[in-house]
Amino acid sequence: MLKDKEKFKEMFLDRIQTIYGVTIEEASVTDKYMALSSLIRDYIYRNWVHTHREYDKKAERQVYYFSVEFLKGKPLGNNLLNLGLKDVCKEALDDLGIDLESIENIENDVGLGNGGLGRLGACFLESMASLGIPCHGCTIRYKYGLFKQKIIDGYQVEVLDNWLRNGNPWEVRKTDKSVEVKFKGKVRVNNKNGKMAFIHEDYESILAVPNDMPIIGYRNNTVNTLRTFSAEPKRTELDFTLLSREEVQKYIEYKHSVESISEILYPDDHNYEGKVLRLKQQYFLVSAGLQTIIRRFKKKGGMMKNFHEKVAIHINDTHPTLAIPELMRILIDEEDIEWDEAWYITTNAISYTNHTILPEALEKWNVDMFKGLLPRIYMIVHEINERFCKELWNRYPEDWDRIRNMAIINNNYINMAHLAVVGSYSVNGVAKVHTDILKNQVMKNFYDFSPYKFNNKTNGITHRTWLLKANPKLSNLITDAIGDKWIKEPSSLIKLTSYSQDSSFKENLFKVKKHNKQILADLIKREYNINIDLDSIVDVQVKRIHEYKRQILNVFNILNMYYTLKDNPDLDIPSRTFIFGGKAAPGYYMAKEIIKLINSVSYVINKDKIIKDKLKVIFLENYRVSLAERVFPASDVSEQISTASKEASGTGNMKFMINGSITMGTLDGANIEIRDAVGDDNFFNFGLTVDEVLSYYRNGGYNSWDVYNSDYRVKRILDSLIDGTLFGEKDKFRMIYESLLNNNDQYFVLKDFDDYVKTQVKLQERYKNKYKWLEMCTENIANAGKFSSDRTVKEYAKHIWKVKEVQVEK
Ligand code: NTF
Repeated sequence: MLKDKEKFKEMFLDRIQTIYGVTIEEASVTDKYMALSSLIRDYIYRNWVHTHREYDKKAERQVYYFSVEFLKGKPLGNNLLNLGLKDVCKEALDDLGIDLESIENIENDVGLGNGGLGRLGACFLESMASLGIPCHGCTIRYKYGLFKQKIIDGYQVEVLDNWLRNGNPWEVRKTDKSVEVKFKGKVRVNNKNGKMAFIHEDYESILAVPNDMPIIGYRNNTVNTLRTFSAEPKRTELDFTLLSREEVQKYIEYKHSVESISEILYPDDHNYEGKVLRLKQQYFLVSAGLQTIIRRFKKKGGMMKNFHEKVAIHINDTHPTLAIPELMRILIDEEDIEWDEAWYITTNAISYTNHTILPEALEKWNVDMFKGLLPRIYMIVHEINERFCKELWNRYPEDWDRIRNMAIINNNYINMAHLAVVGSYSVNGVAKVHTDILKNQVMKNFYDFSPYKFNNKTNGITHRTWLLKANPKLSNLITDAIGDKWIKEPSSLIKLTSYSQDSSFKENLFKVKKHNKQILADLIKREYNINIDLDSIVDVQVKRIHEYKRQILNVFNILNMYYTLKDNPDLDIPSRTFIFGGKAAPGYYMAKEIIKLINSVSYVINKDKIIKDKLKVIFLENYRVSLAERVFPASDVSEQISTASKEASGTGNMKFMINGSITMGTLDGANIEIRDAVGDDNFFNFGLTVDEVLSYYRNGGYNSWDVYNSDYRVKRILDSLIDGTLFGEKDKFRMIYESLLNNNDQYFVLKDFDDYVKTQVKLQERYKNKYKWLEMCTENIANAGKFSSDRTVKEYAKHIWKVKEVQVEK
């Protein structure tokens, strides 16, 4: 019904009046947003229920994708687009004098994630719904998502992200499907007819309440589900008059401690309480998720011995690894299945993706803390470890070093990556080079022990969000040229290759880019009062702030350009706009210093008249999905400059590429595959390779003072961090200075500086040739199809999960 404009108007007006009790004139933008979103939600309800019925009927196996993060962004626009309602909705609202964009703007980002890992989860969900892959996302319904970033005096300040402030019109609360999750207490071992039984007693009980959000496929009647759990006290309605003061006090403390579990994404874990809370969250998610899966499985007549044949549990990084011992617990303690069979079921149900090799991100839990919080789960992990070590001993007799190195429990810590590898049937990395590093370095012993488990699945992004939605003008241009098949089959973007020599296509591409730059420039003018030259090269680095991602290297090139221009203001170079965006982890001081550095450089350069506006530097506050959708379409250059070996894949690189930006990148993560796809001529590559970096690490690094002493540009830049000449204060960025010189430049910033600068100069020269540049843009778009998450999830479905697509008929 909503496909008809008049009907749309009628139903929208009706909803405003009946649900919100106001007339259209009185309704606030929030009322309109709530009315519109709930209207759409109800509209898809039938398909939602229908999809699940079809899956139960037709799907041989279904996937449950567990992730502590899903970074969805704003649902309304995506949902309208995928339903094919965007135009009718816009026209209907126009008739009523309402601007759809203003409604979309007031929607809060669903920011239940940090960065790449969480956004990958969101892209996967969209692709799976659009392909009809029977998949259910599982996560925590954090009351507060990732913090909002404010920049005050150049520094990051964190503000709570109260995304549920106005309620969430997309979710449906399923109180009747709540399950109980148990913490602490003790385990009594009973001997029941010669068989051991484990009874968990005196535990703290918590209710996990599911809330379901629809994940709508692109015009295919499919609606998958993202299930989020909130932690709530088991007894909510107490008659306080019947309780003593102590009992009331105790209840309040209990309620608070329960609710804290789903309060905030990544609580600060610099102290003991924070660590316990994170571990609680992880167990809460997997226990709640598995219990609801198993309950439904059994309700549909499933037998637990066949569980793994029907259900694929995927763990996104190690955070949900406790799914392994939790599934074992349910099978053994509740389903009365013997260890060996339970282990067989578990290790054939669970698969794991590794997303990082950074040692600080590899999770380890202190045994005593773990035991106290999860006594029964600890027993199971201990047993898994014992059995695994025995197996190792049989295979590598007396090789103590190897066994210690591979053990799940070692030195009073539980190594979650080891548990994840041992307890799953598939382990994948997220780009070719990353998987190779896992196999040959970080997890070499595991690869030698069980090579069949390891495989690569190069990441992808959903081109429907990042191109069709974010860049409508470019999408139209593409569709005019090659038809709209690319929306469902992104590999057909390759047809654009034949347009790389077509001057009218390229002229139009130029206009589209300029239009998108204008939109971003307006935003920057509004928010920061900075004017941007639309003819300048818009060069962007947006991602989490981290030393390995090397925002510092980018800043050093900018400072070098600045000094060069100051010495010679008439230098004939295209003007450049450098844009940064990204959040620093609240406890990561160095990252926060980097933000301050960028803002300080921005302050100095933007006001310097001598360089004649040839350079502008902007730090975008509070980088998030909805802002990213403005940034990628407007950019010319994509900065992907991590220290080779450190960035597992990267996915921003793919979002730039599909929007026709050219990568300035190291040969790291998926950059390597991007370069292979577009060819060396359409990619600016510089810097040390993975092998070179690893070889330096093996030999104790390099001497960064040598670069300082031999390259006057490096010396000048580094000195300016501490001598007061540029920032008016001595020792202002001493921390950065020290890390690069006295801490031996762990990330090879100075080592790669010269090559980076040279490659930037090359890029500038290339930009002067407009048609050559546009040819490069076209080649990048044409070859971006293989980086669609449609391709990625198809590979997971076929090779890891063994699930088939299900077409949901109307
Ligand atoms: C990130 N890992 C990696 O750092 C990125 O290179 C990669 O693109 C994304 O995962 C998605 O695979 C993480 O966020 C984490 F948590 F593993 F550190």
